[in-house]
Amino acid sequence: MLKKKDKKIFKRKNIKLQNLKIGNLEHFDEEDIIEEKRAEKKLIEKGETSSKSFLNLKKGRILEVKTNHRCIVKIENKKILCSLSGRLKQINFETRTLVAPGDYVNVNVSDDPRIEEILPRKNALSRFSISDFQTEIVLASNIDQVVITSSFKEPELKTGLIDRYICAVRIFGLLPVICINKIDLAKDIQTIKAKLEFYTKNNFEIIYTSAKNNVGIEKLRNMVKGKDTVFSGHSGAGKSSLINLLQPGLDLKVAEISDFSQKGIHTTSSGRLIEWNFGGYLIDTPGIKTFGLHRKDKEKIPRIFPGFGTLAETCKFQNCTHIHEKNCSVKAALENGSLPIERYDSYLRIMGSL
Ligand SMILES: Nc1nc2c(ncn2[C@@H]2O[C@H](COP(=O)(O)OP(=O)(O)OP(=O)(O)O)[C@@H](O)[C@H]2O)c(=O)[nH]1
Ligand SMILES: [Mg+2]
Ligand SMILES: [Zn+2]
Repeated sequence: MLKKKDKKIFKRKNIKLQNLKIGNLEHFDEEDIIEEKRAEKKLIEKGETSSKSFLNLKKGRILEVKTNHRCIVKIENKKILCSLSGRLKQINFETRTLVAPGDYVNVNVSDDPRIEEILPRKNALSRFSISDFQTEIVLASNIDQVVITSSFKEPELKTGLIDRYICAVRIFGLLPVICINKIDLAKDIQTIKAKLEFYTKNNFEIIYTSAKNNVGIEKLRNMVKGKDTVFSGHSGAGKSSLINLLQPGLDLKVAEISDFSQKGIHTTSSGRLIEWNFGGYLIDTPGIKTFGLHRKDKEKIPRIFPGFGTLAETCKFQNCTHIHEKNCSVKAALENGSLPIERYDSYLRIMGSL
């Protein structure tokens, strides 16, 4: 065995390998890898390469997370079951949700594919677990938009609920889109539009649909095409009906995905990404109904409540809550009639509930 010092000299002099005994050769290899890593580290510090360039890494996207940190990852149009590298599992000890559907990852593609890196998330939809106090569970990540689905009737359209959803969606850094379904139950579309005038004025995108009469579906499809979308909204609004119209037979596809998982692999509590045949992903998350506002986000509401953003900029106090402060632009708008009282009421109800 060569001593460490000798090995250094040996390396420097670039002595040929054939002069070494097998045992030394093994040792040399190890040392070589360490050297390689050191060189690699220097390159990374200079920002010249990825940290894992010596592995056969391929970028992919997590579609679904199974138990034991096994994930279905889409890599170059194939769905591959991958596990997490040991190093990443250790990190998992501190942060519960290490991988989530939607995450972009670098996978070492081999006989036993392993996720070596998780790329930074653009955004994430999460909820807090009930059993484990204050543990944040990431349901899905890197999402483009949330379609807030509401029915005009059955159940009755409630703008207060839309406001809550908009606030929650914005807190997660996502784009809210409003979809009013069951317009077949209205006498005329003007009645509905009048109810939502405030949102239109404030540049919210609204789509009117009837899953029953196949109205507005093409428009909705164009809106979700090529994007990653979550459909949220209260039970019975018509989310499933709309999704089925957007891609008939998608339910079948859903079943195919679960077939892909072999015996004993169960889906964890987070969601999954389902690819539309016209491009983009539908993000299916079981926790979506419980995704809501958290007390810790209360201070953000005065600036993200629909229509309050620009007004809040001219309030005297930067952290104005628009409740008890003087020289408040929101209250001024309320007094001069440019802000409808029901908007302010909705705001107060949300603030009061947190
Ligand atoms: N009149 C009318 N009924 C509809 C329309 N869309 C859906 N429905 C009906 O509304 C009910 C609920 O629709 P779903 O698609 O199951 O609603 P959902 O939002 O998926 O509900 P959850 O899965 O419980 O969250 C069903 O009985 C549908 O047939 C529509 O455009 N007009
Ligand atoms: Mg449904
Ligand atoms: Zn104010």
